[in-house]
Amino acid sequence: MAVLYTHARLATLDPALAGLGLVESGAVLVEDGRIAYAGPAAQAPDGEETVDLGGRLVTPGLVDCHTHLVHGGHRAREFEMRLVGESYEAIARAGGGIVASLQATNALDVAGLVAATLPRLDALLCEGVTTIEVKSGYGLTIEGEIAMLRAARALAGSRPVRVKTSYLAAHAVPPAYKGRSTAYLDEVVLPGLERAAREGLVDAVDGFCEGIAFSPAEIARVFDKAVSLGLPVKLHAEQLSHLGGAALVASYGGLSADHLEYLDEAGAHAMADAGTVAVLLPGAFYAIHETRRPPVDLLRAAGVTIALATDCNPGTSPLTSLLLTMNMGATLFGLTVEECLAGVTREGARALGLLGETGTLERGKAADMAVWDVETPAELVYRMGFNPLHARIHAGRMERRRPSFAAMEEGAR
Ligand code: DI6
Ligand code: FE
Repeated sequence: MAVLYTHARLATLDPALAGLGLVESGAVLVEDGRIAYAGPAAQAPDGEETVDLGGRLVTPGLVDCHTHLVHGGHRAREFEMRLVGESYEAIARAGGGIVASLQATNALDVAGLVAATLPRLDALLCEGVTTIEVKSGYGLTIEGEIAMLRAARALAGSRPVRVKTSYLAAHAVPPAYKGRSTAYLDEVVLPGLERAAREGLVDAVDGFCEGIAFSPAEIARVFDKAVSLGLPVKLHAEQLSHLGGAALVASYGGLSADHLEYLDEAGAHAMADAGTVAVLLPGAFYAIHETRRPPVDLLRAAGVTIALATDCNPGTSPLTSLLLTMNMGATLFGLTVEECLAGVTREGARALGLLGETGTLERGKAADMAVWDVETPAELVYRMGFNPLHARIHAGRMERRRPSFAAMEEGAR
């Protein structure tokens, strides 16, 4: 059935239009879950049904292109340690950090991981997210990584959301392989990738290239395996130090290099040449009290496109709000409103290799949209801790957000 959404102000993010691609008196025709028309209402074809959006703002459904949403437990204790001055690196070297989440994650089976993850997923969906990326990386055994990826895949069966998975066994060297990272790569990371790929669980391959994790040479071995399996790559790069990870992932034509606080000029140019997206993660910057900002001016000057994501993880970014992420991107990193909104829609989709499918309001794409009770797009970026979502549309299916307190009151009666 063809549904015409009328009386809408569109921020299409269509790259053919200037800025946010605003259409003041707009309409969107949705047919079979896809956008059949998005543009001025005056030229819109008729639908079999019409939904009046009351002049609200419509954006593409939001894309969270970097998350570790599937995990067990929490690391609130490390948060308290950072409050009294311990650094993330020092905590990690003392046995905290990523390996601290191993036990809590591996204690859960796939159903348990899904159950632990759904409240975090729901928080994202309530803010208009229609696509997420989810990484493994807290199993660090073949079975553990596979269970995380199965849980990530299962999320799409539990909620109306598109899920892309990334294999991140090269996240940390687990205690069982302490001081033996080569053996960990040979016995777990590489054979685990082969198996996960064979089982259809992997959409991309990620790594953590850092002094406390893996060297560029080690990451290159993982990427070579990814290439041999026909999988795209991406990388946590230059977050705590400059190791050249951004140039490395660009040399593989990678989808994205993520974090980038310590990115240099050569890395930025390599990314621009390869079309590798810069995924900035202000939640992690904020939570670990980082003071060095990613070089946004350098990215702009080099012509690197910028995406923004939550990096939702139990250690360095316990953040489940893309709205707050945008606010942090603007306030902490100096991004414009336009860069923030593009970063959680069009550029997030680009960072996942999904630009043909979602991320803008353009004919032929999936009908993924967010409908907002705001007057201007800037309101989505400027508020902190307020959610103006009116409705979310995923693949043409619309769900209205319930005003939460009213719903609670009703439930109490
Ligand atoms: N993303 C990551 O994967 C690492 N840092 C980051 O921002 C570590 C996450 C963790 O400490 O669990
Ligand atoms: Fe991360």
